Amino acid sequence: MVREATRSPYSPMNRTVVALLLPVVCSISARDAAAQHGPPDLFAASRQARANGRFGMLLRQFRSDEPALNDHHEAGSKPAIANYRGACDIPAGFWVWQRPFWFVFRDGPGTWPARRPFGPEAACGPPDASEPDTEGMAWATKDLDAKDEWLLLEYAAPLRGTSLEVHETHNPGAIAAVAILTPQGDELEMWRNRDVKSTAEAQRILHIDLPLGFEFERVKLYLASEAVAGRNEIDAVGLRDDKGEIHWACRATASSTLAPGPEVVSSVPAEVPRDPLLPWQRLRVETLDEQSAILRVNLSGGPRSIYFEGGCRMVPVPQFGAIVADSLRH
Ligand SMILES: [Ca+2]
Repeated sequence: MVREATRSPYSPMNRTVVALLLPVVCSISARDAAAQHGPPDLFAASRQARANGRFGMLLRQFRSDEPALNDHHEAGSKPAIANYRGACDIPAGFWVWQRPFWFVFRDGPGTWPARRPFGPEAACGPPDASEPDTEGMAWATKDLDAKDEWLLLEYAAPLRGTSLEVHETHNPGAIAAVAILTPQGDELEMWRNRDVKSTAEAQRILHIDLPLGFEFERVKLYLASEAVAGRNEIDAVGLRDDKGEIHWACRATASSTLAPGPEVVSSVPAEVPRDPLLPWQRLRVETLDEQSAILRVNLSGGPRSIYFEGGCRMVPVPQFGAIVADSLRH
């Protein structure tokens, strides 16, 4: 079954981000290393289109004919359009021409993936959510039981995936189908659950064996959220390769999210000045649009999140560890 990856357009944003960088999950060097093994390189066009990591989170890819363009052409950010030379429902994003495909990326120069509680980005990286997930460390849909929910995950490099492990941390059971995106940008269904229903567990790890022989860098999960009452949260999606190694997604987008604000921010994170003499530091933060926001503090025991409601206030932050603050200005 072939579907096309779609996504709602996001609004342009103008916000300042305060941050110390958490370890960067995406690794260009890993992608390059993978590319050196086992020709042919089916994802050569995708890798070249990403231009050494300046573009990421591929939303759409379609074959076209652009005789007037060089092999690589960066056409900038474009709004969503209904049709371009026969390709339909193209989401907003950065257009990159890498012969013979157009690639439309969510992330491009001057943007940075947001880190919001309950955002699809919370499904990136290894599992870190507790049950109940009061800190928003797992992706949650906007509504409890809406139809047509999906989660699109991008990994740091193309893999020969043999199985998935989906960490369902709240109201498990809603995953109805798994698809991969081929090197040509087509969607190919790998697994389907025709009997979606609630399970007796509070949370679970769903293991899904994948047909062998496919190489891919993006996976799309479809949820039948309407068939499993309550919000169906996903904390992480591990992809096991043909060497038995597990990989975690580095970027994600979704049909909807409980998270406030857009999926990307427009500023490169900067360091937060700290007072080395204080065990706690009071950081003046101001949310945009009176929305709630989150501070992520990377402690020795792992990341923790600190919530506060919209407005401007002083927030105590442990002195040790890194701070990542999204949707804030200071
Ligand atoms: Ca549901």
